[in-house]
Amino acid sequence: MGLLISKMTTLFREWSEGSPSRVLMLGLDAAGKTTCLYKLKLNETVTTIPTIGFNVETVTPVPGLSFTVWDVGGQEKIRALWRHYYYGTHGVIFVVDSQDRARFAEAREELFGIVNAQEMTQGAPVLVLANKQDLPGASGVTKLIDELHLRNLTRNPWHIQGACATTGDGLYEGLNQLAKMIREFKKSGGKVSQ
Ligand SMILES: Nc1nc2c(ncn2[C@@H]2O[C@H](COP(=O)(O)OP(=O)(O)OP(=O)(O)O)[C@@H](O)[C@H]2O)c(=O)[nH]1
Ligand SMILES: [Mg+2]
Repeated sequence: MGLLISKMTTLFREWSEGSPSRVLMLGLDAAGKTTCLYKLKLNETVTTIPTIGFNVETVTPVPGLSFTVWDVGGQEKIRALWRHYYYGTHGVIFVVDSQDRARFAEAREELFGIVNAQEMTQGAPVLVLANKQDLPGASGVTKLIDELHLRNLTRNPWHIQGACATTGDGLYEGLNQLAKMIREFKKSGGKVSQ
């Protein structure tokens, strides 16, 4: 018991250190980004409309751990603006509609475009949220690792998490993994793009 409390105190202290991490949430239109953001922020399933521009919220998934999450609209015309949000990014959440097989290739191209962009922090950790796992025929994480060519993401630490933004399943687990990767990234001297 004493050991557990001491471990949790250490974890809490590590997470509390420093300012909030800037996390950019991207993905194709209708992947579920805004639904994720407000589930995390308000624990409510909000009715969304396609995002024109961005939403930004500070979320605190566990006490002491704080992320400023930028949720940028994913419609094709808006994607040209994504790069303006890349500077200062500590981590990326890339949301995928796991049922939308027809657009896996498009999602993959966008993901690699983000991590390889000149304006993006080199080696920034990436959390792929395999969203909409509740829908029939949704691809699981193993399939998505293949479809999105995640093993080719060699310069960035990455993690893929199955999720359902409408119920919140998987969101906290995913964010915890992202928090761990960002902590490691910062510890190992990773510098964000300015
Ligand atoms: N069944 C199901 N539907 C979801 C899930 N997540 C989001 N949706 C629905 O998917 C639709 C699009 O969700 P949004 O959160 O608006 O998607 P977005 O990625 O923000 O889209 P843009 O703002 O256009 O980039 C909405 O009707 C959501 O209710 C999920 O996990 N399961
Ligand atoms: Mg949106």
